Amino acid sequence: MIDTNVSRRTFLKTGGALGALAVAGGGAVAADSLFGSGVADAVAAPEEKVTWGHCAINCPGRCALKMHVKDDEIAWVDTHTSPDATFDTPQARACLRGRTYRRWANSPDRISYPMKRVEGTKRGEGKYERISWDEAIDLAASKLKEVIEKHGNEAVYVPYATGVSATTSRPFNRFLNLVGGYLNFYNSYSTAQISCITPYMYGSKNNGGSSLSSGEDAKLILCFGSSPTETRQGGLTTHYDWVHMRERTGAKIYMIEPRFNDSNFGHSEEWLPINPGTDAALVAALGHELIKNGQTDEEFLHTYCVGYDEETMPEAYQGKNMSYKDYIMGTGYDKVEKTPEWAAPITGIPAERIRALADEIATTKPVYVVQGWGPQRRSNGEWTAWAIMALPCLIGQVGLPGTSNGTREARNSPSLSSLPAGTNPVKASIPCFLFTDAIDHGPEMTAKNAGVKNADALKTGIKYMINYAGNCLTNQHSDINKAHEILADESKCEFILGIDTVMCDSMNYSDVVLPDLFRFENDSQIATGSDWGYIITGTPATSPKFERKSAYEMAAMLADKFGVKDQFTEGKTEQEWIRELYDKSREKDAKLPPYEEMQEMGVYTREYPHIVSMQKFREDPAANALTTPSGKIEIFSEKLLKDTEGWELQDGDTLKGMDTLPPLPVYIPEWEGVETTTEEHPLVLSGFHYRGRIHSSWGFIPELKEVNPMEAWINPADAEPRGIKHGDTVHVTNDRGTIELYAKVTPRVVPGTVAVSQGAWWDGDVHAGKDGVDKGGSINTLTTQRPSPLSKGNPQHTNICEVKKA
Ligand SMILES: Nc1nc2c(c(=O)[nH]1)N[C@H]1C(S)=C(S)[C@@H](COP(=O)(O)OP(=O)(O)OC[C@H]3O[C@@H](n4cnc5c(=O)[nH]c(N)nc54)[C@H](O)[C@@H]3O)O[C@H]1N2
Ligand SMILES: Nc1nc2c(c(=O)[nH]1)N[C@H]1C(S)=C(S)[C@@H](COP(=O)(O)OP(=O)(O)OC[C@H]3O[C@@H](n4cnc5c(=O)[nH]c(N)nc54)[C@H](O)[C@@H]3O)O[C@H]1N2
Ligand code: SF4
Ligand SMILES: [Mo]
Repeated sequence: MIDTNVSRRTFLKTGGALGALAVAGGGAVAADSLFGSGVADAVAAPEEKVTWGHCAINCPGRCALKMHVKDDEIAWVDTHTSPDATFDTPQARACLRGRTYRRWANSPDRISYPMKRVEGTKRGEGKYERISWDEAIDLAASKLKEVIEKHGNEAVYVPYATGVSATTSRPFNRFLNLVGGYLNFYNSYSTAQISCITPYMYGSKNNGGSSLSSGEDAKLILCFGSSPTETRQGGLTTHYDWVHMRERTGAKIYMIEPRFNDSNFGHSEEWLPINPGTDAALVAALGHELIKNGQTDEEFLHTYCVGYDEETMPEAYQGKNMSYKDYIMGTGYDKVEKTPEWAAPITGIPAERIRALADEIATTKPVYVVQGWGPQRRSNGEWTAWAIMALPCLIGQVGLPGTSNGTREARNSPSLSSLPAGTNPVKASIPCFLFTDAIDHGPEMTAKNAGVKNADALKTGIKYMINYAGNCLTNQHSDINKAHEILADESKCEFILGIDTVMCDSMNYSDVVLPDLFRFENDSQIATGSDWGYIITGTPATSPKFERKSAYEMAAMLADKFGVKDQFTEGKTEQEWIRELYDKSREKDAKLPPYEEMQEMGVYTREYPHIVSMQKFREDPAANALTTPSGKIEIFSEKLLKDTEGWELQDGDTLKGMDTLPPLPVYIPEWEGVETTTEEHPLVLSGFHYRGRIHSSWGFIPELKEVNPMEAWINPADAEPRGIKHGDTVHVTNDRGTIELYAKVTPRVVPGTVAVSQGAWWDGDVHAGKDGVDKGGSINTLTTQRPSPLSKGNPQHTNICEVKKA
């Protein structure tokens, strides 16, 4: 373990900081003045204070922010930089977005006062008037009491929301648990499908991938649907690991993706373009070639796996042609042989290319297989993710140096305790993606039709929500026009309390709005990392401006109205909690320095050794059995069949002719995918996470919008017949609505697919519904609220559309 903190600490203590900061500041001014902000004058004067803080948005970076403060205002934003940084001692440097925080924090659009919806206006119209804190808290608390009395605590809900990460970022859950609780959710919008399927295959423990640094020992790297350069930005996160690994590995890297993503650039990687939603078909065809040519690792498959062939099938399923080999060779299920010729039209990859890749896979070792979360955020995502994980098993490339188990790469982080949420007296839980269903028709939702857990069915619909730091009511949820209809109806959800820093679209559905502080305007602590782990300890950059308060204070005020303030605070301020929680963590991790030192250094970094996934299992599968029912890798899962017995399925949830969900990693054509486009909507529409924003965060900052415009990536083969030229304004349409954005005519996307980044701010007319045009270009105007069949997750990359010149 390398401790890089000493030199930096010494550096700060010796007061060398200011000289160096002037240099760093100069850099920041130059970048800022590109936008013509006129900030240079403010920066030229010496600052009065430098504080540490962290980015708290849902981006793995959670990078360091070094705030230069003058006259109690942030004069400029710097980050974790020091002259002694080297390629081997990286720093938690903020990306362009993080470095624009001053613009967000001081934006005229920032929420400054409590507000309530203007009487007589509908939710979604966005008309608000200023009220006092007293009135705001009174309203929110009295409505909560009313709903709990009328409908019970199961009618209260805290929707999925990712705008704030810190050790004390869940105060509202803690408060609600003190007043009877709330309806739980499970899943995330990030990983619903892969998180659900991985335990079926690898068990629920020790099932993670290898660290990216393990790719240094590989000879061949297959990366399915991941772009660390775009989705893992920041100086000390997976993008750093990716660049580092690429410099060191001798491996050939394949990027298997519908888009030539930014991680390909300037590197030795080769793009293997694939149609979205079809990775499982590619894996089946690769498997076909490996089996046909006797190149599978039979010893591995027979020792470590269940369900590969007849011999390894669970007893109850033997003699039924239900193995993965039967599926691949055409002796079971759909009885279609999964030859490269079969896969070619589905995947868009020529048969001879599939054969060549199979040969390369068979003859090169070690092979490192990794996937991002794009392939799983789809209608068939559980099976796509499963198939990608099955590939390394077919060739025995699991648990050895230079391999991974086909899941996402591992990340390291020091461990910090969080503000205890207490115990929720309500046990029922819904998939987070189905909250609009729970508002609309909660009591119709059951375990068998909607994945309700810890109850057979919901007793009530959702009647009260606290939406804290999230844009998932509309913008980041699916089918914005449908979400609007459900949320605007006050007879369904009776009250929505919204807490944010700006009026994102979801906030326009609030009945009462509360103005929050950023984490860098608070004391705050966060732990994160990848190959390196780090902790950032922040203090407030400025005093609270206008009438903004911390979420902790807001929750305490609500608790007061219910007579549980003392139980909520336990007599502590947020700062005192952070400190106490840190001290607790330190008891378990003796290497952590005292809190004062952490505050002073701002960023504490730690390097971790490479992780090779499932190494112990490989070494001794009996002593280190997996937590699957068989203790082995399950390529066929009897448990999945049992867990889903009697589930109500919809058309397209499973293979044609099957009445259960597939218990193995087959290719299921997507409901709205390459094989199911229509005459009206002949193109596939696939989303991705954009470098210009984190989801919708920063989506309103003009300078960032200008350098990261909203574009529909379209192949020249699809653009030309439609008379569309690069830069044209186009309308992308399907049954759920229309979005307006620029055309990016480029061979960087496969023909037949249009790619649109997710997270743009919806900008339409609430009264126009799906006949209106969303000029913001938010892809969720076009996505469906139908969940994926097994995890009930958000299949937001699965869509079809037509594109026309506007
Ligand atoms: N800049 C930026 N960084 C982010 C975020 C952001 O919004 N912006 N969001 C953060 C969050 S919360 C998360 S969960 C992660 C998300 O991280 P990911 O889920 O990994 O990101 P995506 O962009 O959705 O998907 C990764 C890639 O998969 C590709 N892809 C889509 N469908 C398929 C498919 O069927 N097969 C294959 N092979 N590839 C496919 C997409 O084109 C995309 O380039 O990123 C985090 N980082
Ligand atoms: N079509 C499509 N939709 C998707 C995805 C996709 O791939 N495709 N990805 C999904 C994924 S992976 C995720 S994680 C979700 C993310 O969805 P959200 O969790 O809604 O993420 P953001 O859009 O970043 O919204 C975060 C909100 O927090 C606010 N915020 C920031 N800082 C603070 C603060 O200090 N205090 C308070 N109170 N608020 C703050 C921001 O202003 C913003 O409104 O989106 C999902 N939606
Ligand atoms: S958006 Fe991500 S990469 Fe950028 S500063 Fe924040 S945490 Fe770091
Ligand atoms: Mo996410």
